[in-house]
Amino acid sequence: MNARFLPAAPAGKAALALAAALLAVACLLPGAARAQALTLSYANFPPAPTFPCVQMERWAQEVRARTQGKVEIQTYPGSTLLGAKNMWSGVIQGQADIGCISMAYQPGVFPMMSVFEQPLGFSSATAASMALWELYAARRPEEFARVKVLTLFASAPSNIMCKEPVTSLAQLKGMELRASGGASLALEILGATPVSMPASETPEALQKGLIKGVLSSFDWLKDFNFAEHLKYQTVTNLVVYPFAVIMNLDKWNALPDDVKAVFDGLSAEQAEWTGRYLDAHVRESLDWAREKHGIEVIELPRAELDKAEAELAVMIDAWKERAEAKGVPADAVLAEVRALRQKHDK
Ligand code: DTR
Repeated sequence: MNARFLPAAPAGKAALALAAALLAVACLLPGAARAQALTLSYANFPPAPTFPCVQMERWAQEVRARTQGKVEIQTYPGSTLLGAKNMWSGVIQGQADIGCISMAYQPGVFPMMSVFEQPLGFSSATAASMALWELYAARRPEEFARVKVLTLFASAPSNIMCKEPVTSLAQLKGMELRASGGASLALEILGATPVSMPASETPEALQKGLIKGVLSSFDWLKDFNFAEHLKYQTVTNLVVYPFAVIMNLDKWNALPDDVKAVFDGLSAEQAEWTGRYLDAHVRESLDWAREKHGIEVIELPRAELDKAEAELAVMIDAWKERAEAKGVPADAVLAEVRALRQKHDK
């Protein structure tokens, strides 16, 4: 062995031991922290920039902050864990701990809360979201008994975004437009040909020419870049779409009480936050679409809007019948939702 290295050997050993010790500490510490943090998966179906995913990230961040890092939320936007149609069953079965569902995509499953898919005249996502949460909190309907409901929110009112200008109801006749749930029914009553599919499948349907346009809120102009192809926006302010954020019941039951309290404390606040975010984002999307793509916004004459409202009234009667058949006190629920709308829809 080269004598020059002899004195260095003990120091080298010590350095090596120190490095090993440091590495062990470095590996152990995050490991220990990770072992303590409870990680929950949260699945969502539409792409990350859309409002259901924006609210998901906000909720995850609030949970991290309010539990001081005790709970970590792993988010899966864009159907990477569960898609629109298997979200409900997937969360019940535990494929994801938490999931975001659009109630309109599961017809018949929510006899009471589908009242929010009816044409009740909500003019903002904020009012509809707050009313949705308050109705749920007051009635705790049986239809959600298999999950824990973490929050609820609604889309903004729906409008027609189309390749062609729609300036009268008569023009809707036979026009293929994408919608879902109550919104599809509304289109059918107004004479259009609804093509039902989840939001996440719509860009492809449009690309393939299966539809001429969509009935949804104006956030789609920017978030799906529909303003590029759908230049004509007809303001109809039709139905909103109700959403629910649900949690697997076993996972919920296993949570420590302080974490449960954080989740419960966020429910109403998150509903309102999401509504406010979306209402602002709809305005921003419209401005962006006007500037960037020169879209045209068409206002229907008052007489046309009144005619649509009168025709759509049958939806409410049909909902009442379906709800009552499932044991829902439909008249009382409707009266409550209308009172909540008046309270919030200023
Ligand atoms: N139009 C409804 C609800 C909705 C509004 N914006 C988004 C964005 C992403 C998913 C759904 C929605 C719908 O088509 O489901």
